[in-house]
Amino acid sequence: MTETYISADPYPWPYNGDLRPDNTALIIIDMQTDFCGIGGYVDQMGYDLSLTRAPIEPIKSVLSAMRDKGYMIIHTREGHRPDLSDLPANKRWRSRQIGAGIGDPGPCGKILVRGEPGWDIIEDLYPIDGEPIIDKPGKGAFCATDLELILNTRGVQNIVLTGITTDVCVHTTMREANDRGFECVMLEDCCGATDKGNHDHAVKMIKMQGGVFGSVSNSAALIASLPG
Ligand code: C5J
Repeated sequence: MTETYISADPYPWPYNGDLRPDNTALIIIDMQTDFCGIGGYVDQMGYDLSLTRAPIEPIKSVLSAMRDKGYMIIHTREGHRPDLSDLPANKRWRSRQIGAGIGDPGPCGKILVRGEPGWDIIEDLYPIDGEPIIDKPGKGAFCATDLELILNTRGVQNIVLTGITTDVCVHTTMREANDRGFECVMLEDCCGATDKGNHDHAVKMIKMQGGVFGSVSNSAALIASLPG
């Protein structure tokens, strides 16, 4: 085996140098209008959209490079059934406290409800045929979904994590993946949070204990060394 590593912190990634298009997937988390578009959930809560829009261009570059080289691409969407039967009452209550009730009408349709305009993935990063979309009711992409089955069926060992938000859905998914034995890297510039401090701390947390959840890299480093 030819060993290939991406420059990353705190260790060159992946740990064993076994990086190939057929054992590595790119996961793009929740690049939905609700999280980065005007009138969506994050906008309705009053956060600065420039923070969650910042990763769009870096993700585009990574997506294009990994698509071209034949890597598996997986997209996720956070959202609930139109009848809200999978929306926990406490999640709805909390969202209403901040003025953006999940399931309530907003400028982009019902907030975080499947099939509504705000819930879908933004045009710039829209999946193409053959790229699985994981619809998840929670923050982590492994909870109540078939993501693990899909990854195992395709022989995926390594996961490149991108998307929004760094401290919530990306972090939860990275932790879930790591606990299942997947070797993960987060691309720092391909993620964004509703709060810059939270983004920075979420990145820092990955690097502790020798890379407690994996390693951290960026779009340029990945593209520069990506085999395929
Ligand atoms: C949040 C997400 N922040 N996609 N969802 O509620 O991170």
